[in-house]
Amino acid sequence: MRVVTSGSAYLDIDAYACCIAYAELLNRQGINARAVSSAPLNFSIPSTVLDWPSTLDSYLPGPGDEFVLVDVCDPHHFDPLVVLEQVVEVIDHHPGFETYWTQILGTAADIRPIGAAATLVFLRWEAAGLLPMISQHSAALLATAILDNTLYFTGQLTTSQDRRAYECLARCVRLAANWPEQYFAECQAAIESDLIAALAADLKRMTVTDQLPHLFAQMTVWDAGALIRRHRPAIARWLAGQGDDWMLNAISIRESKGYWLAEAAASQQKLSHLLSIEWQEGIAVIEPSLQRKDLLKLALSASSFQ
Ligand SMILES: [Mn+2]
Repeated sequence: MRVVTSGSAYLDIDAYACCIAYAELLNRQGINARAVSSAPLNFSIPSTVLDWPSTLDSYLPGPGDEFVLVDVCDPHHFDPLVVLEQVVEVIDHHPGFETYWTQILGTAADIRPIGAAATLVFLRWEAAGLLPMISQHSAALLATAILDNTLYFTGQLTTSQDRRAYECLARCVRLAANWPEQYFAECQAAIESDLIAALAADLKRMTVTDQLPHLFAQMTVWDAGALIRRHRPAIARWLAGQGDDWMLNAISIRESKGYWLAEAAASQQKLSHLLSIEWQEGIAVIEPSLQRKDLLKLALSASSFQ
């Protein structure tokens, strides 16, 4: 049995889509495979997507099982069901462990800087010549994962391959022209209806650098300006309860902007040190938006120059 799985903390739409669509491809190629995860799903998988006729598979461990990791490659963050010595393939777009995996797996380690791991799975279907056979739900999942992980093609890692994969998949599954808006608006509605859980689910403690606020919350929504206007007091109250040095990065797809919310002067100064930005009553507007990993890269290079 080939077990296609991902990270331990939570499953986002990219990991979820990759597990399901890659297990489907392996089965089409005559390899017995299952899409398996023991992690909770996060707010990037709204109910419309959950209602599509595709699910993760049940799994009972067997002695000869082999593992395929998708959208994750850090050995500290695998799903706990993974047996490290029995990993046979890695498909991912997170940097840091390329050499490690190439030494173990050779060409079976496919780790590349690209907007979405879903694009890499699309390329596998294409290379196998099986794209005409992909199920409607796998095509829709991969397309939606690409939208999400590339921030609707505004993210810094977005490549022409991500765009081509989306266009091809959206055509094959006849996604509505306004699907991007529908998708991000539905994620936003889910976040707003359970705001504290959403903040907690995507809050990271930035321990590797002191150039960023220690507590870094992030959310990707359709209209972050509106969300902040409606919920700022509750957001600030909850984050301040977690620590003094915090920020929220609210990525606004509709506006192609990011909103940074930080109320402590020290937190604002750390961010002003990385980018020339203007704070107005605790809010800085960033155009185009940046993801946490982009800011981390900035912060790490800033500290290496000190
Ligand atoms: Mn991803």
